[in-house]
Amino acid sequence: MDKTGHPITIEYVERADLSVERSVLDSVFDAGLTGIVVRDALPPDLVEKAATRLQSEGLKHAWTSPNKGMPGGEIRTICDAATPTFTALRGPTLDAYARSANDHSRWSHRIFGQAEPTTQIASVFSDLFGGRPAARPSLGNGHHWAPFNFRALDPGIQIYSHHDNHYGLDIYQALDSDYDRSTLLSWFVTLQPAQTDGDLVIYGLWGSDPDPPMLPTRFLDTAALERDYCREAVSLGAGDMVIFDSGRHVHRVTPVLGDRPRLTLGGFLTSDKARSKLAFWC
Ligand SMILES: O=C(O)CCC(=O)C(=O)O
Ligand SMILES: [Fe+2]
Repeated sequence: MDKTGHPITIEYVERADLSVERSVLDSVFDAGLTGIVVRDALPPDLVEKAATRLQSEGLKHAWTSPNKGMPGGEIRTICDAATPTFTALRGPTLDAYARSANDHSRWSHRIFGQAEPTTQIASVFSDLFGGRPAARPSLGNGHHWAPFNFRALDPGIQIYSHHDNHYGLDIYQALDSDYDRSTLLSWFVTLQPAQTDGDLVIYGLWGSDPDPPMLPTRFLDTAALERDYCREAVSLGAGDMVIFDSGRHVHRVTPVLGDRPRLTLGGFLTSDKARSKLAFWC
C-alpha cells in the first residue's frame, strides 16, 4: 500500500557553504520545506569538549529528570525547557523557568568554556534567514528566555512520537505577542550521537490532521505511523544541527542503543509576524 501523509523534504547544507543570499528558513515557515540539516554547525573540538564535560563526574548533579516515572522516556536535561513534561504536564511555572534561564550561561560556560556557542548558533540561524537577526526573546523584567538546554538519552531511552505544540502553556504568556505562533520549529545540535540508532524520525502526519492513529493509552500509535505514513529518518553526526517543522510534523527519536548516551542541545525557533527577526529559546 502507498504511504499516506504530507510530503517530507529536508535540505542538507554545510555550515561553511551557508550564504545569506538565500533564505531557506522562509520555506520552512511557509511549510514548503520540512527541515534543514546543517553539517558541522559547531566546531568539532568544541563539541567534543562539551560531550566530555557532560559525561564527567563533576556535572553529575547538574542533570535533572523531567520525565521521571515515564517508562522508556526518562530524558535527562540541564536547564528547563518550556514544554510539558511527565512531572509538569502544563510546563514550568514562570518563576521556575526564569530561575533556570538565569543559570543557563553559568552551565553553558562550565560545559563549553569561554567559547559558549549561543552567538555561533544565532549566526547559523541568521545566515539561513537572509541575514536578518536571531536572538533570545525577552522574558520581561530584564530577563531572557534560555537559548537552549542540554539533553541526554541513555541507552534504552527514546523520545516518543509527538508534535511540539507548546504555545498554549501558561509560560508562553511571557512571549511577546509580536512573534508568529502559527509556526513552531525545533532545532538541535548533536554533541554525541548514540552508538546505534537514536535517530530523529519525521512522519507525514501533522498534529492538526483529523483522526491520528492513537493507542488506548492516548499516546500516538508509532507502529501504525511506521506502517501507513511516509517517514524520513535524519541521521546526525557530532556537530550537525537540524531545524525542522516540529509544530506540524509528528516525530520521535528512536531508542538509543549501545553503551553511551546520545547528547544534544536544542530548543525552538520562530520569527516575528513581520519576518524581520528570529527568536530562539528552549
Ligand atoms: O533530540 C532532541 O534533542 C529533541 C528531539 C525533538 O523532539 C525535537 O527537537 O523537537
Ligand atoms: Fe519534538
